[in-house]
Amino acid sequence: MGYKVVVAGATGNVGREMLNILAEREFPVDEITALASRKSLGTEVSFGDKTLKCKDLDTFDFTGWDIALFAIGSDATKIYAPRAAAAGCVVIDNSSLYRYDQDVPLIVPEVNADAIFGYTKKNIIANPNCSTAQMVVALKPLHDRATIKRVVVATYQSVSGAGKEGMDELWDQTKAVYNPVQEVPPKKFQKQIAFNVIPQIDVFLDSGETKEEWKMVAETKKILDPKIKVTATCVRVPVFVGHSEAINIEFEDFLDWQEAQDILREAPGIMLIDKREPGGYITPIECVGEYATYVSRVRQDSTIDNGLSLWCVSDNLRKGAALNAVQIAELLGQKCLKKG
Ligand code: 2RA
Repeated sequence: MGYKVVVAGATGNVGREMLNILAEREFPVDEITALASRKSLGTEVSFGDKTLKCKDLDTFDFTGWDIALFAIGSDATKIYAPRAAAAGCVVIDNSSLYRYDQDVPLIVPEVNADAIFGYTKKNIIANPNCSTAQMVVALKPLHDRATIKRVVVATYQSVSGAGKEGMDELWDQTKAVYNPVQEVPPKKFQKQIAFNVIPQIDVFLDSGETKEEWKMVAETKKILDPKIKVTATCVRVPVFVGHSEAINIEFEDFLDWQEAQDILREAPGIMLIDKREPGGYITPIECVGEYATYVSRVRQDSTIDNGLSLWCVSDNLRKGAALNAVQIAELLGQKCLKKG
């Protein structure tokens, strides 16, 4: 016996990946429904070898459905998540709306699986921001061994993190550079993204940080350890899929780079590709469609007592969003709902 599963926002980048991954991982589904806003009503989406026609999220009755994966953005989530939760359906939400709510667990299964039991307070579980998810998967096993004090991270985030419009903008601007008949001014991004990099993701806060940078700080604390200090610089780069991160870590205890490699090689969710030779590392284009969080370039930082630097890459639509949400659904099934 399986679950009755809803995917809300099924026509977006993340919603489509949620359906793909549910099918790929053979999540025990008895019945599945794809929901979308009224303008996408009837749009067909794939679920394995089946095709689903999107139904209207606004009029959908969640009664009798077990799990809803939401990929619809905070404004719509504010309306529909409480509606689904009140109907007894557990919501796994990819927006930022509930991530910082004390009564909602924020879960990366490789890191804080036991926090899942907190879902009963609101019937909602939050999925982290893409840039945080891959980073905490890499940090967790190192933290367990040598206790992380501080993290300095610079991200190189792909345009798919900004949705389909972000991908279209990179594509159209790239074409326009070669064939400048029609200018493609920035719309989704603040400046031209083609052949450029932009040190702004999300809005600016009074502190001078961007919201994306603040999220990496707040979410790392909630998921991994509130004592870890994090400072982030988040940058959009002209890559379609795959977020990369240069991470510098200061530990309480000394951790040799070779031992760190051994730890990472064995850690759940991680694939270590670290050959210390030309090309012996992973780049975002190589991680597209993959489940793993890849780690490369592990090395000592000799400018501090107990420091390491590393390079971390993952498919932001998968581990950064849809895969993590499906892993949460799997965890919920195994530990809490026990139906499948
Ligand atoms: C981005 N963090 O890459 C966002 C998506 N969740 O824009």
